Amino acid sequence: MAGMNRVVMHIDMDSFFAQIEERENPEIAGKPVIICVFSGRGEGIGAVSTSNYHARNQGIKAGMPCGRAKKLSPEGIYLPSRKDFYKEVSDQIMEIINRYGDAFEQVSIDEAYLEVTHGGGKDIGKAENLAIELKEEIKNRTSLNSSVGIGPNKLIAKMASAHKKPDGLCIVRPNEVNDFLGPMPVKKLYGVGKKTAGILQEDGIETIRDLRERDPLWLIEKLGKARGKKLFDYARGIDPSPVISREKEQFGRMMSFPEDTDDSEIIIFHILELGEDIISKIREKGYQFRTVTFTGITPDYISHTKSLTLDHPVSEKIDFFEVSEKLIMNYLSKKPEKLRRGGITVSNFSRPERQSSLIDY
Ligand code: DCP
Ligand code: CA
Repeated sequence: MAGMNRVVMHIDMDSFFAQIEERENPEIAGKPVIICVFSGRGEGIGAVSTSNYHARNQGIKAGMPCGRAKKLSPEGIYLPSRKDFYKEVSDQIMEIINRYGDAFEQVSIDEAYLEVTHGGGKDIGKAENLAIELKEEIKNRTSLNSSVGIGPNKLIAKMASAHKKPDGLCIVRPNEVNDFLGPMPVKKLYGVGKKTAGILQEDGIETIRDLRERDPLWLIEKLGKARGKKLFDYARGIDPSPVISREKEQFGRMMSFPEDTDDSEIIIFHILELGEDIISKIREKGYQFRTVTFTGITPDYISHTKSLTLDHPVSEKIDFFEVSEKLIMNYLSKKPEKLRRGGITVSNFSRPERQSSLIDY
């Protein structure tokens, strides 16, 4: 692949959780919308997860205590985060995105990279049409806006998607990379956090262009070898990292029950059926597992999970069935409420040592 021109796309949903809530509650459109996560320690002690652009214009930022947000925007609409619901929307979006590239790498609940080098025919014009189509399909099927960046690598694609938010499409051709990066404040460079930005600014580095003019040895001395080298490359728009689909660290399946139910027999029946499939996959891979997690989701999308970890790794269906049944009974005795959806996840994998069987003797 050396020397080949790549075309990489980065897709990032706009104010994701807030946009979903706006879609679900049309009457709040046009108002500041703030999504809060409550710690569970005390009522009302929460932090801002995200907010829509109206709220951001009032100075509200992710991570801020909700109390402070309320002072900045007393008229704002404050909603509790419904992570499992957002995850479902995310799964739907990722499935759409996945079909548009040669390789697909999801990096967070609302962001993914696509390698479109072949699909786009190494041609940025074709990639642009692909991005327009992709944005439209997401919009038509979910009513949500996304922003897309296209560039010769992941670094540039990621910075491009942020550049024209919201509902943006930003294309940076290889010969435009230096002009695209140059005037940006150094803190906007991927990999430069607050601390690094502070160190650089102390030495008069304000823009990415300023950073580019520094000697690599100076950067290594200031930031350490790994980071110094990386930022030397990033400042020049160099990033050879491939788009790769991640290895799964857990296998899980979710389903909607035929109707909302708190009947343990029905729930166990469906979950064990889901489990059949998971266990076959795990056995195919030659894995053993120690942990099983049950997730129950109520009709209003509140989710609870319960896990059980065994002392020894196992791989038999019967072990899985036993653990799952125990988990579900236990769950329902603590939370006797109807469930709309349920899921089961198996994790904590190991590979067994080759065991001598009787046949070896
Ligand atoms: N998120 C969170 N806490 C954070 C950051 C993010 O809970 N500190 C959640 C809420 C976001 C989602 O992850 O909606 C995606 O994060 P982004 O950083 O992509 O932020 P947004 O999608 O909300 O906004 P933007 O339009 O800037 O991408
Ligand atoms: Ca986003």
